[in-house]
Amino acid sequence: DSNAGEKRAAGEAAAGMVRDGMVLGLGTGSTVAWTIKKIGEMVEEGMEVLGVPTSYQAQELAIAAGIPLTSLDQDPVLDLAIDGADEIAKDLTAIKGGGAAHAREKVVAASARWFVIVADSSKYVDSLSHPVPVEVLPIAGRLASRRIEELGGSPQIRQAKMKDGPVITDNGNFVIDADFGRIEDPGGLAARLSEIPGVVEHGIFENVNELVVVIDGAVKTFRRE
Ligand code: DER
Repeated sequence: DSNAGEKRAAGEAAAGMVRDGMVLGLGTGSTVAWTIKKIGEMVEEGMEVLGVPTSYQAQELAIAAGIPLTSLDQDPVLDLAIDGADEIAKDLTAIKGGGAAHAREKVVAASARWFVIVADSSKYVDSLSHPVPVEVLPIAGRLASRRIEELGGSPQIRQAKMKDGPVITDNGNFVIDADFGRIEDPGGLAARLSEIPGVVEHGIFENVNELVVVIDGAVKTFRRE
């Protein structure tokens, strides 16, 4: 489908931002998978980089691509983190977590000097309205659901497809998909969600520096003013 072509074009374009010697944050999902693959080809041609994966999926892809791995303990400050998104608005506020990896993704993104999102055109919107993934301690599932309802959201504990019962994140937690409809004040909602006891991390990302997105078949980049 056209999205696959756009995902590949955006993902590979972002790989062009990688320079020899960089320590990278490697994101999760099918769009940034193209970035990881492209970086692997650059490594094969002699480029020297290190990567911190944001999930088991990213780790497996990076290993298969031949990208040497490191950790935030060994390399606490990254040069560049590249990741996908479920939705990103024109002001570069994003919703992430479709892959249930947003807790580690946010830590890696916050550890990087420059944070880039790669997306196909379907993700690029005027204002955010995608359900917000919220990673919660299993014990907090009901409490967080109630608090999300009090905030005007409609919570659903994310059920697994290839496993009975709920999705379990790489950190051993549940994910609640909180549908708030159109989100007028992402910053305010982010603060409210962070205050809920048992919430490990929500998927509202406000620190994106640059977006690489395909629009009408062309790769465009937007930087946060
Ligand atoms: O889970 C995430 O945040 C991923 O980046 C995800 O939202 C994007 O996945 P996709 O590139 O496969 O659409």
